[in-house]
Amino acid sequence: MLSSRLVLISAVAIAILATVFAISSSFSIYSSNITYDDSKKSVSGSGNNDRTKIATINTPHGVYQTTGDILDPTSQVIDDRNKIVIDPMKYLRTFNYGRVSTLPNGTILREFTLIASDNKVMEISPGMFYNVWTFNGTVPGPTIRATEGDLVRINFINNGSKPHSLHTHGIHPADMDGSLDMVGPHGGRFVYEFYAKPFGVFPYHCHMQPLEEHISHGLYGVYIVDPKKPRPIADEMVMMMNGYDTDNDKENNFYTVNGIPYYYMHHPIQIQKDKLIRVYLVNMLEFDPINNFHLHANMYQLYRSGTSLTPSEYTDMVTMSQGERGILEFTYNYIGNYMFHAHKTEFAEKGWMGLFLVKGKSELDKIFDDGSNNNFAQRNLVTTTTQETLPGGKGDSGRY
Ligand SMILES: [Cu+2]
Repeated sequence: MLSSRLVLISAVAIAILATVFAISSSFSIYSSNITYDDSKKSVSGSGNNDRTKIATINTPHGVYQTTGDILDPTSQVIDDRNKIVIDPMKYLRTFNYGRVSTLPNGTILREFTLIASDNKVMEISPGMFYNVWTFNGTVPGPTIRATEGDLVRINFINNGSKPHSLHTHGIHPADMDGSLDMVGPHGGRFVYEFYAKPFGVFPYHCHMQPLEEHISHGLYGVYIVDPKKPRPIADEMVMMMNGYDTDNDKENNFYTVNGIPYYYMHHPIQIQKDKLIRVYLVNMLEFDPINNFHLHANMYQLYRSGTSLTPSEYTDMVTMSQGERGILEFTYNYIGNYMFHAHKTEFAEKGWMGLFLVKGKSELDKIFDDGSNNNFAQRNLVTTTTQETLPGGKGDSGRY
């Protein structure tokens, strides 16, 4: 056990060193343009007094900032969470069911608000700040969820400086497709309305031109449609595969699942031995033609696009192009740490790597009882009740 941990720690250390080397190598191209400002402590937060130097890097493609050090973003004080692109642990098991009402004909109406923004510089990897374009302030945007046959109404507000739109995959009329009609900047609004069909897992994203710019900066999220007869009870989670091109050369410098490179290596996802795990997996990676998901020491049932209740494959490896997605179901029968990562090793070593920490039920109950990990409790809450967790159109400060 000790030796396997040492191997694991060594692998993480090597990967981090490789990333630091890659970053420092890319800096050297523009090294004559790097300036340091000791006065900008507030950028990295008062809770981290050792992060005193902010490097401002002028590239031919724009300006970005980095402290150059390696810290865990979630170690920052709460006020600074608005500087971090997402809290991956919170995103993992958060499903937004909208404001729910019943129409006179008995149809369930679910109303959501999505607010686009394109002017934020946020921390996308420890010490790396980047101009993210966001839905409701995060990359990825919030996961929205409905049941087949519900009427979905999305109040879309564009608070950005460029035209944006909301294109949701699924079946709907042409004028609800969000691909040809832009929503104007600085407060433009549009209400997208369609019936949730078919059941499955889908991406939503901005569809304005140039598309690769709007997507690579972060304007996407996950949309889940449950079948009318629900899938079996499981510990459910959502995983969005993405990347960041921080030096604007149309190649990604960082790869992630759920927004922050290596996050789940430092914060393993705790799951219960013998419990069914269900992952809603979506690939929105720009620039690279493929991405994939490999699970260690186990196999999963793969439901491609989530549009069938019969699995399409039993495997430990799925490859997806941009926009592809699926549902993965598996159970771990042995406790311990298990990796999951892109089997494109370049992506894995630039951040797309994580761990499941499998524990016995009694051990997990103990953890949850003392409040130190409420992930299961949170998940049960949002899946058994309908909640409004998106902001009601008052600016984009309401994350999730
Ligand atoms: Cu856009």
